[in-house]
Amino acid sequence: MADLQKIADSVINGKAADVKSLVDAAVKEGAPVADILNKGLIAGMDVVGAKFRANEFYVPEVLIAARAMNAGMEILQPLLVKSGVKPLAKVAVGTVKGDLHDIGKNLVVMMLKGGGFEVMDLGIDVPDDKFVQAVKDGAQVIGLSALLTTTMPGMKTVIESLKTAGIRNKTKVMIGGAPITQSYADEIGADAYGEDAATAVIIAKELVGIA
Ligand code: B1M
Repeated sequence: MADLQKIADSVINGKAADVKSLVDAAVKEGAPVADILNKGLIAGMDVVGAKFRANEFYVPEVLIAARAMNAGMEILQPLLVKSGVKPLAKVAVGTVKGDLHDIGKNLVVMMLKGGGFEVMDLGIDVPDDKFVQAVKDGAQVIGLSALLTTTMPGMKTVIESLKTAGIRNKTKVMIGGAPITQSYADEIGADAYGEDAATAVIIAKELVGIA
């Protein structure tokens, strides 16, 4: 049976090669992909976050752990994407201007792809005009991620830029990230708040009228 705790421990210890081989082995043993993700990779990163807050881990350890998590995510991504069905809709996702956190955003991208969406990953530190362009390119949903209280106001400016470009009504705006709440979404006029990557998929479906 796959040892998901070992995967979590390897993320915590920043052992990218171990994460890769353990995730690979777990997949081959037939462990559910959602379990490998939630009970292995995400569980490990939760501990890293707690240690960072407690000043037991510093930025370098966190970066190394993030790289280890990404090594596992690379294996899981195609499995989540493999649904093979026609995309439900086009979604563009990015971390807002000034914000370099991408682990949560990458999870959202992975889960949306796994949920059958065509996803444009705009990356990190995304300027407003890139989101505007994505809507012009057909994105029916824009997903904004922010992890810092200092960058979350950038979500409001994206919405304002869409209004200025006259295309606010052409897309739905979903926001998420650790400091984000439903009341913040209401305050800035976003269409929805996604608490986690799995919820983001359900909400994106609702936003495009599929659910
Ligand atoms: Co940063 N960091 N960090 N960091 N970092 C936090 C966010 C922090 C809470 C840590 C702390 O102090 N306790 C704190 C923010 C404080 C605040 O603003 N309130 C913080 C800080 C201060 C900073 C720096 C300023 C540190 C410094 O330099 N002094 C700096 C800022 C850099 C910048 O962005 N300009 C910084 C840097 C970094 C690293 C580069 C070292 C690294 C990022 C590596 C990377 O992403 N490639 C890093 C990390 C890893 C963290 C923590 C430890 C973990 C974040 C993470 O990846 N979590 C974090 C502490 C924590 O959160 N516990 C912290 C796992 C991830 C799966 O969760 O991203 O929340 P999350 O995503 C969730 C949900 O939020 C949701 O789905 C995901 C789960 O399914 N979600 C969405 C996310 N986006 C969504 C979008 C949606 C829907 C759902 O719809 C579109």
